[in-house]
Amino acid sequence: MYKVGILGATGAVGREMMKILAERQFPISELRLFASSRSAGKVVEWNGRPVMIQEPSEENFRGLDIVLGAAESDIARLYAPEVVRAGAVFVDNSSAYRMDDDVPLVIPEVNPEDVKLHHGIIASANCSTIITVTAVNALNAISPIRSMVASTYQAVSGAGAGGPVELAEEVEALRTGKPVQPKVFSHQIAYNLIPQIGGEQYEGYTSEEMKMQNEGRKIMHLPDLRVTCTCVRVPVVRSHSISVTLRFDKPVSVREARHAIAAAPGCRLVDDLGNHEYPMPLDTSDQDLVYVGRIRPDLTDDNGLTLWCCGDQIRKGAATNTIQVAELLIEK
Ligand code: 2RA
Repeated sequence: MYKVGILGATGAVGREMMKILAERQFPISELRLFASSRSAGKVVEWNGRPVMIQEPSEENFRGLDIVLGAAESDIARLYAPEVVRAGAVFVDNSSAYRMDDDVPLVIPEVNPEDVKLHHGIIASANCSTIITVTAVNALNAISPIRSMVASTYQAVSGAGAGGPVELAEEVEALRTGKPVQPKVFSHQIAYNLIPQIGGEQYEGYTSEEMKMQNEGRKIMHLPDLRVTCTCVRVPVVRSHSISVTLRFDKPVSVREARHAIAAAPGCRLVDDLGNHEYPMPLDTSDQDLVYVGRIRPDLTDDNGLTLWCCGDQIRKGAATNTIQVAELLIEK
């Protein structure tokens, strides 16, 4: 049995982690929840037991085996050294350490062995990257992927618990003729699309868009992979969707790709256009599989394939993936 902490326990991902730890029967002898001073002292129920929220500190981390990071990257950076000094392994969902050379970046279905390379910190990847790479890695095994063009359709809950509240309030304001006042997003999201997630990072690409290339390269061990990505916030409550066009070293047929996806861990093939069956965010929410469909030839390149995938970004794209990494850690 293990002593486990959650840093950022009161946020959307932290709350989901509590639920998934219980659901997966993670072998826990003690759960400690850490959040800011605003929440410290409050008692929440976990698995039928009361757990008091504490402020994070090296002293409060002492005795834990694993701390799951569900906080933003500035908080992760602040407390990771204390977690490690206290003797626990920090399995972090934030972007703080993902690209550090001595920190493995892991999707358990893709690069489980990398967990062994850790020095106290293991990172879980970005939500859209996890969903996309879980889907395309199976095809990379048929023929190495050279490049990828991706467009994401990211749900409002990816921006935290305030995202769905803002969408609902805007829909209500518009219905009743009241003014819309965006706070979480930079523009009205109701009945709109916002083609910016993150700040500008490189040549007009946002930080969220560059994660797809940089994290994808590290996880799939494809250092020369080239990715062009456009990330778009859409008025969907939960589950991110991604349109992907892949170019391989050699041609991969639709039939081969369908077989590979159907057999791939963490994926479900949902691909029957004639019967209107394809992945949709309403169907992928509150579960852990990445649904993949619309697999078809890329009409611009003989070595290309196009597909569509959806997954629950709070579960597989964040909380579940982080907990799966912790499970690997105790297994290995
Ligand atoms: C989102 N949380 O905004 C993600 C960003 N990685 O959807």
